[in-house]
Amino acid sequence: MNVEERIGALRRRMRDEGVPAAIISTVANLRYLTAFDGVIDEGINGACLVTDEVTRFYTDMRYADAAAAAAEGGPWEVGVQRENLYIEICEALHELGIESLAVESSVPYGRFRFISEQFRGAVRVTDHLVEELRQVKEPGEIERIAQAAAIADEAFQHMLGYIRPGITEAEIALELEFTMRRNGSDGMPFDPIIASGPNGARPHAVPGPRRIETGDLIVLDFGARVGGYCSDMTRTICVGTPSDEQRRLYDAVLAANEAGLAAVKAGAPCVDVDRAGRDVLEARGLGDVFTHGIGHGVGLDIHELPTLSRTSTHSLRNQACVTVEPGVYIEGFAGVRIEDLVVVEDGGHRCLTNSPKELIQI
Ligand SMILES: [Mn+2]
Repeated sequence: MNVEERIGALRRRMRDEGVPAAIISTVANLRYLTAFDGVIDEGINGACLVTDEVTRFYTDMRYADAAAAAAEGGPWEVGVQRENLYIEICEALHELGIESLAVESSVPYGRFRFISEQFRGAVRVTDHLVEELRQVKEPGEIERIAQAAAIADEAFQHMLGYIRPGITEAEIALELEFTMRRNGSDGMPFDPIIASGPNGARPHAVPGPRRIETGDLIVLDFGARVGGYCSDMTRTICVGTPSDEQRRLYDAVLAANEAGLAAVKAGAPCVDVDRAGRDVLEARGLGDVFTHGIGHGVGLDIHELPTLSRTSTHSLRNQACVTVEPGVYIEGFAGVRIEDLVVVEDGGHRCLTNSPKELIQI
């Protein structure tokens, strides 16, 4: 991890966009820029000030030592927050004679207004100043994402021996989470989705008391986290022998997943990946029940740039980590989703998710 290079890249972007000073407070961006991985209340007791000359990490006394250690030998100076972070940052900017300031578009409106009141100059919002940089992963970042993906693959294998008729979705979710954490996951990047039978028709179903029945399709969407980096995968399995309709849906989604993956290469517009998968489903009369984009970037956040959808304006960069996850959702019947996490490289991609993709019957 080269914090100095990341800050250099951020400064180049700031110059390109005419931003003389920026406050970065989103937790993942803060972590990316400083390597500090302590617990911070987002935007309340941790924020970075970056100008052409200043790289200052403001935090309160509780974190000051850890922040200084994380920044050791690096470009950051630690500014100890006395009262209000933003009053102190604005005072520093006034001393520097800086008259224009950018804050991230994700800051709450109340904070934006407060900063605007404190700062004697123009305050504007910027979109994705750091997120754009985070798309291209360093080898060490890819390694952590791959480790997280391997923990999820291993847990999936374990779950195949655990899931049986009569247990609930909530029990499956608990076992899955327990397995991943026991195998080295730092925590859950998101609550696992276990959606059985008709619950599968809701893409983000919450695991509940429904008991698994013979004949169910079960959608399992989950990930692990290693060193701050997430993984994300989905498999759909069948309890017993699939019906012709279940088989038809599964085969269509698998073909869409493979078509999407085949379109993943550096330089490809993200809309093309979505289109490749969507074409397959549309040709089988399932275009209307594929109700979301085909994928997203994964890194320090579970959902980050680039977005892979019909309206995406991004292109795939080499060393980006993205998911390909077509799905179909049939109200009152079932859902099928198959999601792989891949890294864009060598004119194509490498799968970090390595669980089997044929329809598994348990
Ligand atoms: Mn996903």
